[in-house]
Amino acid sequence: KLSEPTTKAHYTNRYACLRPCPLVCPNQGLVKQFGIIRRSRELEGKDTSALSYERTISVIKAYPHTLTASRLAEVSKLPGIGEKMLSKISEYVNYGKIRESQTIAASARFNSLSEFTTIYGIGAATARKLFDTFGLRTIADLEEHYARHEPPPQRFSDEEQARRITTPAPLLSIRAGLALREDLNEKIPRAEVDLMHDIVMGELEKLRQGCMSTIVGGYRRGKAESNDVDIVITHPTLTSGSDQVKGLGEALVNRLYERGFITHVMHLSGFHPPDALRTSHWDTLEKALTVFILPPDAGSPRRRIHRRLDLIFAAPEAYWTAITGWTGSKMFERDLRLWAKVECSMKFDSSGITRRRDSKRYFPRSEQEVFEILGLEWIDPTLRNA
Ligand code: DCP
Ligand code: MG
Repeated sequence: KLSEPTTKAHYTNRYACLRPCPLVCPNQGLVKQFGIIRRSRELEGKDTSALSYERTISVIKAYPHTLTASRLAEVSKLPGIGEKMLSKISEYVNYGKIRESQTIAASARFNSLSEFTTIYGIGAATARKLFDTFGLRTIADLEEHYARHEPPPQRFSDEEQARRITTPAPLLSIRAGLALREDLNEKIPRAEVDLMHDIVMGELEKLRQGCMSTIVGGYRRGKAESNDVDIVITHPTLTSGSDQVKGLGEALVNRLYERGFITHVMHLSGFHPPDALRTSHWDTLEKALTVFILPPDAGSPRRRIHRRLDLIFAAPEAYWTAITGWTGSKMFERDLRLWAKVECSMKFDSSGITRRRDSKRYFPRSEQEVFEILGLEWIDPTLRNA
């Protein structure tokens, strides 16, 4: 953990990767109201505006005091808080709510687009098209629409096909995604994340002894409930650049599928998924984004629920950067890459750290070393909720 409590130097820093940030902050109500505006901008394709709300939210989350009128002068000096944001913050401080957030939250369009994008494979642009061009409003409308038009199956270029993990598991179609929507929208409690991890690693052990793994994502940041389970996996003998990492991923996905733990896959390997929600800053690691279900007898809840499971496979030298890169939060990761580029002339992503001047590669042997190489103060994963 950080040895010192959060200081002004921390929360006024313009890089999210230098701002320790708890899961729940003193101004959670404001964060929620801004979150609605941010989401609306994202759904409308106004990405620049969405990002500036995301930055403001992140700065507020790191601010350790409850906002009051007397603090507005200090808040106005926080990084990235311009006049527009400040006026909304003061609206919140004075009235306990923001008018624009209320209007958006009550709008039919916002609610339809939000619902549509809960379905895997439907991003903001597709959601708008379904709303504007096809006049769809509800999930029932979508079901009817996709019963008639299933979009063509994902096509892969030759290069993609060569790199892709091959598996008999079916690709998750939009129709299947619609059918599983209620399951996939249910949050996963920590105990079930642990159980899923145990099962996956138990199966992996039978294929290859001595693998190492870390549960990353929101779970590692301390979230009580997650939307999916993200696991980074390596084995000490894997050689990068060969097909060994891919081979391990393929063997695991296929074993889990054969044994009934994986029902669908959505994306396999290191290239970009089309129209997925997370297309930016995709790393080159081997990945399998899947749908997982617990076996009937695994001490599972009353009802077995389909869960999203992301498996990330790395050679040993990329293990720690993969862990750092997949722990998040998204804002923390965005600024980690920016910090590396602007302040260190290095490139950071989950597959490694490269010095730009001479392309020297670094192979950190712990997460602490990742931070050291980038000249960053250590921040515990539970304080990376920027
Ligand atoms: N990540 C990233 N950039 C991407 C994709 C992922 O930086 N394009 C990182 C940040 C995320 C982490 O990987 O925090 C895991 O992604 P998730 O979408 O699973 O998000 P979380 O695990 O943080 O939350 P949850 O799964 O509960 O929604
Ligand atoms: Mg996650």
